[in-house]
Amino acid sequence: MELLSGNEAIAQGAWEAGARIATAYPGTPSTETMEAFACKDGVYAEWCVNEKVAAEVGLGASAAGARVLSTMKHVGVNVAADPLFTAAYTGVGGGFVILAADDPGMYSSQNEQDSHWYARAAHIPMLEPADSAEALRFAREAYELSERFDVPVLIRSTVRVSHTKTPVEPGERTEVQAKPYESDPAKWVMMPAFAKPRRKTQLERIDALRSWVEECPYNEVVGRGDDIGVVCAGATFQHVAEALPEASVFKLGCTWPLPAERLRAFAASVKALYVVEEASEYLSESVRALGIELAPFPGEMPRDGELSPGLVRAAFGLERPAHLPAPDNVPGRPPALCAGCPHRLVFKELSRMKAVVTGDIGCYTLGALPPLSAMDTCVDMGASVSMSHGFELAWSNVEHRPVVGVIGDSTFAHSGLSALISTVYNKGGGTVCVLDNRTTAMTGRQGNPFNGETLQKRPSRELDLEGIVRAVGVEDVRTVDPNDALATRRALKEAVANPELSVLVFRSPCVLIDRVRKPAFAVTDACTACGVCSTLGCPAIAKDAEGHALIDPVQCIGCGQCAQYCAFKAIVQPDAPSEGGSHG
Ligand SMILES: Cc1ncc(C[n+]2csc(CCOP(=O)(O)OP(=O)(O)O)c2C)c(N)n1
Repeated sequence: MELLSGNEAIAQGAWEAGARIATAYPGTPSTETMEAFACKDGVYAEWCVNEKVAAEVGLGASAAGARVLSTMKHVGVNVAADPLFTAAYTGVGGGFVILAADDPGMYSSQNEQDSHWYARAAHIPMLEPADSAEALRFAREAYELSERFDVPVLIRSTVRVSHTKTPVEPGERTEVQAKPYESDPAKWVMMPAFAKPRRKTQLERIDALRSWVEECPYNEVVGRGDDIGVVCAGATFQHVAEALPEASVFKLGCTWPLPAERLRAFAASVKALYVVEEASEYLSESVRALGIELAPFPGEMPRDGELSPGLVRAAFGLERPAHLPAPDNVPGRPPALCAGCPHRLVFKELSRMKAVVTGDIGCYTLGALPPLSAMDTCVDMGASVSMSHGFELAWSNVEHRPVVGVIGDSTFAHSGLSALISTVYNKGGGTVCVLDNRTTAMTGRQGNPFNGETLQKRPSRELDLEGIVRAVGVEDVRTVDPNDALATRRALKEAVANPELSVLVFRSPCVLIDRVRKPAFAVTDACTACGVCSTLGCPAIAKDAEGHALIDPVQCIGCGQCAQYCAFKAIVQPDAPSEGGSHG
């Protein structure tokens, strides 16, 4: 028996099933699945530049006969949706399992969309574990399902299942022979002449899956009386089991297709039927569409955010378990760029120049928060580059503030590059800043093409970012050290003055890569309490009761960014000559 997170258990299940190839683009809460799989014996795993590529590499390996795992977060499924919908026509060669990890409550995401809808829209069966033991079992058995019905299989988890460690019984790996490959254009070449018959194959498969799901061993009824019946799946099953120990529960392990007959029978066996779910009304709408009536909740069921046993109890009009009240003197801790983060001064300077900043997704999105407050938009990966072009188009005939797109290196590889090519093609202007911190920091420092570090540490090459940008036709390309305030200010000023498209590559490694610390800075009596250093939003800088700056020597890593903004030279390193006593 071992304690594994849902993510680790999925990796284990796929490995036990003989999966040999795995592809992914990182994204919370899915990331650790691929990291766990990559460490196992006899497997090949890679980070791809984005989820569409990951799904396509996976489909290729499946077509060639291997069992394959691809993983992504829920918004990654949007990016992969194009190949997925058609993979549901082609079917598979070797079993192909795709993890879609959802984030109800948006702990680390830009939306809380529900991946169930993809399973239903693309007609791809979806399995939904409620704990790590099920995650392992479902992942292991999903390969047989995939090969039996000739279809990719989605596994949906949510952050609670992905990240909670629960007991599992790991097993042995079954070595599976790759399926022999034979050219079969009618199955794999989805031009209309071949896709039309495959659509019919898909419809037959949907009917077959609907019959299978009535017997599916992953759906179970936990009967506890006939007053209240609850239909639920995944993590919400755990909340329901804890909140409503008297209720009968229909626990769905397969959430597409749904077992219509079994659900009807369950509904008939209870006096009042409810559906408890997070993120959307997929299950309740689907159950109602079967002609099953649902009872209204006596209390209020939240329509957004993650559920908990307490929220489920409240929805059923039951008392919630008492919580210890939080003391009211706990200071707020808004997320902030790390002390020494190389992204900080770029946002400080963008805020000084009052630029309109189209942002993107990564650690640098924190540049939107006070005190930097230097981001106007952030929608999806890559959108900084395309949205800045949109702003420039709309304002082409009016005086306007400088428009600057800001994007990280991993995000640039994911989808920023194609947006840049489109801007160049359409003769767009504006400035794009690529914040190259040599890693995919936001999701835990994964490798990407611009730092050349592969998932399994194989020899690779580090792509030349500036060379690529020049090659697609941008002439004004500069490399800047973002820890140098003056160089950053000057480069931004010159770039926005250029009516042509310019790209600034701000290159300095994330401080968490090597964790190099220099002696901490300290504040001397020369501090006038002007407050400028605190506008950098560095978590190592605080203020005393009179407003003088204080530097926390534990958090300060000695980057010296703040000292460059102190007009009074009151921020010094202890061994440098100081002008007076210290404020701390
Ligand atoms: C479509 C999609 N896939 C994955 C993610 C998860 N994610 C958010 S930001 C990010 C990459 C951040 O890396 P980078 O652009 O290099 O910026 P950094 O965090 O290093 O500053 C990832 C993978 C996402 N939000 N959307």
